[in-house]
Amino acid sequence: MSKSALITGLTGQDGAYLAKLLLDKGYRVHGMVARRSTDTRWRLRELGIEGDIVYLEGDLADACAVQRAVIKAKPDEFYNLGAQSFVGSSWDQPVTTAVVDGLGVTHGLEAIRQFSPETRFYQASTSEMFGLIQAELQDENTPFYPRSPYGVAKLYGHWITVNYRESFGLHASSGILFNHESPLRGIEFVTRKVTDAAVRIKLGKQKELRLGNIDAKRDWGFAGDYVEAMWLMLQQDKADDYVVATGITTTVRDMCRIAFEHLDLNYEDYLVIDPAFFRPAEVEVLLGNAGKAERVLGWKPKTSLDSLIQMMVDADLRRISKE
Ligand code: NAP
Ligand code: G4F
Repeated sequence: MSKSALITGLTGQDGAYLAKLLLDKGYRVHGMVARRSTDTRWRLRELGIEGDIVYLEGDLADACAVQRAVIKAKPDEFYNLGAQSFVGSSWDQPVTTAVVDGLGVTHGLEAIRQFSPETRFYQASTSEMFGLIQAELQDENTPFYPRSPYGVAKLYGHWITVNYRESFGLHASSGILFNHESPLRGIEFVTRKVTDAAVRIKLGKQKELRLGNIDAKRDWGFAGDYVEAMWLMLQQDKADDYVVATGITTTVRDMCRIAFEHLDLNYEDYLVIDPAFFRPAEVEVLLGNAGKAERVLGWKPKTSLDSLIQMMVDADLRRISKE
């Protein structure tokens, strides 16, 4: 019998890559999808898997819907990727962020505890929890200091996952993933905003790129590599928490340079610093140590920032040329 997986956040960047990975491994993939007035399946279409998923309607804020999804999917593995994931929006929607990114995790864990205690659970934790960093290189033992309502909500989600593992013996793991990007990244995140803008400028469709804090540094990897780490965590005998990162940090400024140089452009000719994109509190620098993931899971990142940005620029060039 093939294994069954349930993914929340199926229609997001990671959900789409993870669904493809699991389908390729022969899983039956169920996706819990919240009702939206517009089409949200473009990523699944880009990966050619839209027709291969069992869709279950449900919002993470609705405990009953999450329970129903667990009862219907009877999953061997439950990947909780659904979230209000944009840090910038979390100051404008702090309560929604708390309910979905925080309480939503409890809804998933409770559904498993009550109806399917053998199901293995993955929680999408984040390097945003390190926030105002307490160590130059962050690993599983670094104290957290979140800097946004998003980071605070995710920290609750992280600890409730640890707590259900320790309280009820659930196989519940938490992946503390550093920033990961791809051609399927949402346009509001800075890498994709930059690759999209660079291409539009190259094609004469846009004149400038407006950004906020370009001195911020991030440890950027490729989402396709990172979903493999999620799967590996749930294949271990023992549930645990893992940092997933590249161990290299780069400024937003340098990432812009790389993107524009791929199109033979100089970013400085087009960049406008716009205070509207500065955040009320910033995470200035993130740099992860994924040594434990390498030792225990045998996981290592495969994609450099340069090839990641090249991949994103190429994809945007293909898309925007067709518009
Ligand atoms: P994303 O592209 O923004 O996808 C988020 C997904 O969550 C979408 O499918 C979205 O559905 C769904 N969602 C939003 N609100 C929901 C709700 N109330 N109920 C059910 N589903 C809801 O995010 P991502 O980059 O794939 O990230 C996946 C997860 O990893 C998130 O939890 C994120 O916080 C976490 N994370 C991401 C990174 C990163 O760098 N990408 C790093 C660390 C952790 P719609 O399509 O309908 O909006
Ligand atoms: O691309 P960003 O919006 O990602 P951020 O805030 O690091 O969050 C992402 O990674 C987290 C993992 O650490 C995830 F948990 C989270 O869900 C999300 O996927 O911003 C990156 C940096 C920030 O310092 C931001 O201030 O870029 C800076 N930035 C400068 N100008 C900008 C802009 N960010 C955006 N989105 N837009 C700008 O114009």
